[in-house]
Amino acid sequence: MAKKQAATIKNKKAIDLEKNVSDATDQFLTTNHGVRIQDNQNTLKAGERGPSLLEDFIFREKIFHFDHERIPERIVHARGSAAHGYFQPYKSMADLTKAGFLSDPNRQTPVFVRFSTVAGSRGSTDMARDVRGFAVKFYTDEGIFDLVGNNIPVFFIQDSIKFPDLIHAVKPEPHNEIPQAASAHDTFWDFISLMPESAHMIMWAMSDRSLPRSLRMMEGFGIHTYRFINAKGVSTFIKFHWKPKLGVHSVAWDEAQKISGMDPDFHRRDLWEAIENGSFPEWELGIQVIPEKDEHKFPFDLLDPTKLIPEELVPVQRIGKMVLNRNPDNFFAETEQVAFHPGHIVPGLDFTNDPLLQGRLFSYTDTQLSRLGSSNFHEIPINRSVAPVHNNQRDGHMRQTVNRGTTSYQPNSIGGGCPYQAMLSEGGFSSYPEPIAAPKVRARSVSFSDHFSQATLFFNSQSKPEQQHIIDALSFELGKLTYPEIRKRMVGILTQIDKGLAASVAANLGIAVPEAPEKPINQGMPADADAEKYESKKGKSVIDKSEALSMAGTIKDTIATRKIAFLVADGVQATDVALVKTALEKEGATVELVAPKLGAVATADKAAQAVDKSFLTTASVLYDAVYVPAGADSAKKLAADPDAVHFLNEIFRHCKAIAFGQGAESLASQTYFAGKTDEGLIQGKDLVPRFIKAIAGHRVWEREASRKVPA
Ligand code: HDE
Repeated sequence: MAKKQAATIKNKKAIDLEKNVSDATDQFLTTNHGVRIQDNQNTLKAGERGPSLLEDFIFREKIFHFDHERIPERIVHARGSAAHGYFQPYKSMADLTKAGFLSDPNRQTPVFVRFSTVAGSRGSTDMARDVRGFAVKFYTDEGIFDLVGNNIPVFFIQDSIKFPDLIHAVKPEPHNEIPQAASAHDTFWDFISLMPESAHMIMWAMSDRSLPRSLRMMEGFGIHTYRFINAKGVSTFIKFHWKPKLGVHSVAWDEAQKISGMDPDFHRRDLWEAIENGSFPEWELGIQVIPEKDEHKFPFDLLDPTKLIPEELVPVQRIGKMVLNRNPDNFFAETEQVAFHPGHIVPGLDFTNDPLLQGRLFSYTDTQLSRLGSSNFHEIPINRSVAPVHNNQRDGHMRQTVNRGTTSYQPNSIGGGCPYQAMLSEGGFSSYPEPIAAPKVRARSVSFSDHFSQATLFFNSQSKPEQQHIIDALSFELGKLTYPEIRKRMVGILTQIDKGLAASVAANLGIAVPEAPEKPINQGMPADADAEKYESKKGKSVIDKSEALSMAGTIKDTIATRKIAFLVADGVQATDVALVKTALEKEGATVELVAPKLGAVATADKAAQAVDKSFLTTASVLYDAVYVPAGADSAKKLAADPDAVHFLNEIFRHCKAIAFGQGAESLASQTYFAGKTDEGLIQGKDLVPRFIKAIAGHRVWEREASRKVPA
């Protein structure tokens, strides 16, 4: 069924892209101007050993093109991976929005989704501690809609004028361009420690949310409050959510750092392989709906992007699903050249006055011009609308469209008045007529000044292991600083979030908890401002805890797409390998046999069992769980192999499931977890179902509290 849908979508979007596709199969090599090339090995020279000649147009064209192969990488979100798919609503949302792509449960709208990290360069590791971009391009029948969100529901700053400051602070420091793809450095925390409005976002960024196990296991959020507009012109406030079908899961920090070395393309490869294997990633689109009359009902401002609406106050309604079912054909043409813009919306949607969103609406067109180099970036195949495009915009660098006719202005009579404006009933876009009567000021509303209550709500909503991870992350990041005063100032901010959190971090940093945060706490205020008005306040959260903010209660009933290592050596029991492998694969997991060396191992009954990886070419951090199949001889050989023992210790340290087949238990005695028990350590009766349950449970995080082992 899924495969069939993939074919449908491919056809739909392919109609538009086909004329740009180049396939060299059975074709001659030519210049860009179609001349067949007879020698692509030698430049034209005056004699075999002589100087090259200027007239060599074949060489000149080839090198010219090569010299200009790179375009500027994105200033933020440079590192990304993307896929094609479709979106389909569950039912018509016509009571809330007139958007066509949300009105018909039988309509599939093609999408292109790009996931990204924010801080690192294009070649940086996937596994940096960072926010992930989650940008979705909907090719709707009424034009392009881009939902350009992140995997965290709030942001660092409240006003877009602070964005360059934030990004300058987090990027590698300007004097030595260090560190790459990391926030653990002086300039970032200097800025953050002076910007209490970042407190809530910092809690998320220091949580495991910034270390996703897979791009397929992340939530997505539109962050800003948007508007739905229905056919009657009624506006409703909306928050967008993406909920992954596989649950929300993360890796451990020690693991993340090791993955960065073992496989910096970890997320990119994982997404690519899942789609190639037909395990199509899926998300449900969720919305929180707030009637206009409730705009001021909450103790925070709906326009403030550092706040979320707890799901307990406004539940998330799931209104459709998105399936990613096709990898791009060409990374540059699609993933690199795709141009998102929060200002790409369609009738039925509109903006609010969130000051961060307002700034973004200006920024993204600008960025496309400097990155893609032309105001015609919308003509690049991946950016093209499937809805017809007709207007009087003309010419410019690399214009593709050949406009017919003599008129490129309006009104005109020569061209019959075409293209003509669409009335509302014909799908014309009109902005929501929000009444505004206000003085022109540079100021922020006092309704934005509670910077801490939701940071506290987030911390209080975490499980014990999640809280510990936040403490560890803050201790790591602040521990990397060279300015002690920034550490102190930052701990002062933490006291406003949670005293215990501040005390634990201070203890790890070897400093005292400051008696009070530095005053004036907010340096981010205008000159001549009334300091009181700008002081950060801690308001009261309506609820003390929100389950949806923790990953502890996420979906844990599937092992689909999980990667399991089987450690094998000579003497392994082939029947047990086959039995457990088949059982895991039946549940959608993938299994790789890892052995001391590549090739094959000899099984107990003297057959050859091919292996997939050796300890040299893989590592425990690239797997979700490990099984040591039955076979006393195999286990004995592995017990004598330090790489095998390290593999097991490390996978234990990262709290993953470990199972031993009959006769292989003896291997555990060589490890640091010898004699220990927990629900992730499995042997004996009902091994397979217990192992499956433990893998689906993702991690036994509680293990860390008492049993960290050297690895
Ligand atoms: Fe972006 N952001 N951003 N951003 N953003 C860009 O646009 C910007 C913000 C987000 O996969 C840039 O095409 C400003 C919030 C994603 O191609 C640039 C402000 C959120 C992506 C830009 C923000 C985002 C970008 C760089 C503050 C979450 C990657 C390249 C007002 C809701 C899209 C580009 C992709 C990319 C500007 C804040 C998400 C420079 C000025 C908040 C997912 O235009």
